[in-house]
Amino acid sequence: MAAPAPLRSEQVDHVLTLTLDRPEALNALDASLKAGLLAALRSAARDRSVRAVILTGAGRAFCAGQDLRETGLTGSRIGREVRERYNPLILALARLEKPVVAAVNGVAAGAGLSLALACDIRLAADTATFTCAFGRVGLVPDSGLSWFLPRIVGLGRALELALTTDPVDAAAAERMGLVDRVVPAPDLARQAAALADRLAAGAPLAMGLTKRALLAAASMDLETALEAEAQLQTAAGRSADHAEGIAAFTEKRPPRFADR
Ligand code: T3D
Repeated sequence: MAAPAPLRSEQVDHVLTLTLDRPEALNALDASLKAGLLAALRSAARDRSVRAVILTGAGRAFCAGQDLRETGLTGSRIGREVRERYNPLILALARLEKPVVAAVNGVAAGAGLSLALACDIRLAADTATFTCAFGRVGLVPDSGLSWFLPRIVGLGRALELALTTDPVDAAAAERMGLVDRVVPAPDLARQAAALADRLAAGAPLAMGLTKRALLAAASMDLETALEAEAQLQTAAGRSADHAEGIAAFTEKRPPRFADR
């Protein structure tokens, strides 16, 4: 009998939900799950019917990071794994020009935390916990954690989290801005879906360019960022969705964005 697929993919209207589905291993990332997630993100990028994505985990965990039972990932193989499997995943999330909501339903550890950080908005169950587990197994933060974490919580907090590897509960994560909102665990899926529905109703081109602008500006000087904004605004200003937004405002009705 074939092994069950480690990634579940379900689309309702314009929202695609990707569920890491290896609950027996706390959704740890093995080769098959990494490949499945990358393929699903690349397919979402091409599919115009997808306007928002939710990333979540099955069972009691969001994701426990690299599958530590996968053998052979030592020495130079680890560097290759990071370059060839993890980095493309993080770039696929960050470059996906559609909003991605992480619905963090339980523990997010190591590269599992990195995945959550590379999403655009993080909702967490009140039972979720977060840990930069890398140091516990003698490794350093990877999969974008060293880039995203200081930008999200500040350098001081990032250093504390990465060096101590202490777990942070959902309430503390919300206080430090590591997650945007904490909700009761039974409400997480519904609230993530409601948020994603709202994002999916936005103007797709403007959503994508907004994400591109903010991520790119994180490593630009002011003058470069201002010019980048002007270029992106030129593209957005030419779109049919912009014309629709203006028409809807003038006619005092909700806009109907049609993608482009
Ligand atoms: O390629 C490379 O190697 C480089 C990339 C590295 C990126 C990384 O992500 S490095 C960091 C890897 N992750 C970790 O170090 C986290 C390991 N897990 C834990 O520390 C704990 O499991 C948790 C804090 C996440 C949760 O603790 P707890 O007490 O709630 O659960 P548990 O009992 O430890 O785990 C439950 C099961 O899940 C258990 O299996 P069993 O004994 O019931 O059959 C456990 O072995 C399994 N599990 C948890 N994490 C992983 C895992 N199996 C494989 N890989 C895991 N990462």
